[in-house]
Amino acid sequence: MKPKKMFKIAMLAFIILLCGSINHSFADDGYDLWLKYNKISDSQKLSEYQAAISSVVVMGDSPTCKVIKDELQKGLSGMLGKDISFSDSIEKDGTLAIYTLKELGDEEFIIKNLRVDDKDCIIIASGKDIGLLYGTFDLLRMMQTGKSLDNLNISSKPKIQIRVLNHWDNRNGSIERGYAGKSLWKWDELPDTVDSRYTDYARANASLGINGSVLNNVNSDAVFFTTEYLKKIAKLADVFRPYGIKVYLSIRYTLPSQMKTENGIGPLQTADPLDPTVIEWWKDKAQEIYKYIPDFGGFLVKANSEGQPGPQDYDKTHADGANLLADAIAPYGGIVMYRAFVYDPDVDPDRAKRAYMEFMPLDEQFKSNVLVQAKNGPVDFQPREPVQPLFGAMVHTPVMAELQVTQEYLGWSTHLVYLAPMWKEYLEFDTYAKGEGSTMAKVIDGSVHDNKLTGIAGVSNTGDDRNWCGHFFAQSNWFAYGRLAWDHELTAEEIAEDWIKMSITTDSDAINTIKTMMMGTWEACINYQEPLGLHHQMDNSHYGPGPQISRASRIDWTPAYYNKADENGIGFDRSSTGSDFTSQYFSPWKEIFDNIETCPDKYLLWFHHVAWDYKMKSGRTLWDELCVKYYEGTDYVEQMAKTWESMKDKVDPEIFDHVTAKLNQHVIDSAKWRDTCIQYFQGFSKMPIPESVKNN
Ligand code: GCW
Repeated sequence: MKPKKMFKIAMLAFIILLCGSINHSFADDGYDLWLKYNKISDSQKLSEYQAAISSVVVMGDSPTCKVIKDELQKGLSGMLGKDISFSDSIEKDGTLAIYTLKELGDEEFIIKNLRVDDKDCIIIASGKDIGLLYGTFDLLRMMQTGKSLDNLNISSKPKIQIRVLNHWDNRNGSIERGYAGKSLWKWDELPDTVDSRYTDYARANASLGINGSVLNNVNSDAVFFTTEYLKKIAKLADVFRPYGIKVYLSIRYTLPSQMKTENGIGPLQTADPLDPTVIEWWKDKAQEIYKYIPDFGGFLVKANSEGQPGPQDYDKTHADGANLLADAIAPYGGIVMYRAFVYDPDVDPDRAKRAYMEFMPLDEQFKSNVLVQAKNGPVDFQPREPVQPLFGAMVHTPVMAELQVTQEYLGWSTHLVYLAPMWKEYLEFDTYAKGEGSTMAKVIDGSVHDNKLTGIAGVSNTGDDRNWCGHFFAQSNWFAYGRLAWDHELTAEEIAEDWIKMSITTDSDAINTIKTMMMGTWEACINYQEPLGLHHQMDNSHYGPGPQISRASRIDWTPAYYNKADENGIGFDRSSTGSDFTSQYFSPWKEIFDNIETCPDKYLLWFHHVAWDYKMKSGRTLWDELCVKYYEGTDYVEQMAKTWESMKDKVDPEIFDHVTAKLNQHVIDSAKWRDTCIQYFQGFSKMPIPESVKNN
């Protein structure tokens, strides 16, 4: 071949290579979550930040300090576009100095501008290294979101102590209610092979302040308690430790009757919590667990719920059940999170009432290292429910909130639903437990009843999909859960804004457009699925509509049980003339919910059976209002798809295409929800769909 031709071919190959690499580096597959650390595009900001931080001093050499250095290396060099020098002492202006200060709490941190040794510095200080890591992530986030680094005077500490993710992950890698691939935990590879993704998982959580992971499904498998698995779990704990994340396990109540401890106790004839051999078994198992995982967090318990075994199988109470476990791990500082998700039909015909009725009488009986973990609503993570009345009512026992980050009932990882507005509605609900201002948030953070132990859990939406959460926007829910767990006073708007800036764009018009779009998604989902207080109207998959379903192995698993639609009207009468669930609330809610005239529209069909022609506050009949709501929901989704289309040039092309495809399906699904439900209920109301909504 002639040299000239060879040169041409080589050039062509080079150009193709270059294009390939440009394309590749531009496309965002979502793996980096909100920790992308793209170079600051605003040149003024960039030089401001470059002047503020040109050198870093991290005082300490613990594994957590090493993580801090790595994160700063990544974050600062990425955002500032230049290498950062690390040194041992403060030598010049523009030093970021990070050190422990014993006056501060373990997780608490401060960030300030300070002159140290005659040099202009930014300092991050905390009582412990983990607080330094939290402070580091806070500073990096400020830069990612374009905040000023002048006059810094930040002081932050978590309002809630235990901030965990609950993974409903099974031994075989499947995830109950998981919509983002298989489990992150590769049990067959552990302990020998340690996937680097475990570190990225820990980093992401630490960046939000999440400090615990319950690794396995609450519908638990005994295998996790074998010595073989404890060694695997210990490896995960080793990876998570520098990031401040403790591991926890969901127990199965019958473990003592299923297996031997390392010292050869068991399997026993019983798992009765008051039986001395059972007590011995748990003590021995606890000792074994802590031998492998010295900072093991504790147990999560689903007992006597949905077929899981529990203390009631031995005629013992949930308090007996919890205290057995609490005693076994108390010497090591472990805690028990005992779920109130129980709904035994023998307790009451109304499922919503059952948890309260079972747990309230036990309030004074739990050991001090037990928390009762209750879902936000009394039924089950529906798009909207009123608050579970146990919050505020239990005084002596700390009640921790279980929120669902994975969208079991909110369109899986196909529908775009930003959940922070929902969580804020719950957190801000005033229980009136101790008069005005006793919000659910303040119950959880211990300030209403002065509880010493406090916690919050989020049922995780992570899996091994490349982008972690299935839907790119579902990352915002993981993000929002962590941020609210740290500080429940943050608003849903500011969390959305941070997430967009860190994950999508710093273009201010695009930020506003996307934020506004996200903020309305939850209400839209309620509207096209279950407006005006309807709940549990989904089919058996929990994805599509199923209002007509009236048969199942349990009546309280059927939509018909909840909608009670008939010729007279629709809705579940839980007022004092119905199931009297309303009486579980404190005044004034008890009275407000009880009266059809004062009950807020958003809960109307939750608390009342309402006539089709009932005159709503809007002046419309209930039937018309219901139709209006369904159409409002679907209109929103259609509009959202258009809004997203207008973002085409503002967002990464891979993310754009991915979200567009999801939205196309979202539009189809929401219309199906609307049409199925309206058509089914129309069979009872016998009223026409108002022309005004159809023609809109
Ligand atoms: O809502 C139900 C879910 C189950 C889940 C259960 C629970 C883990 O459909 O999949 O089981 O709640 O929270 O225990």
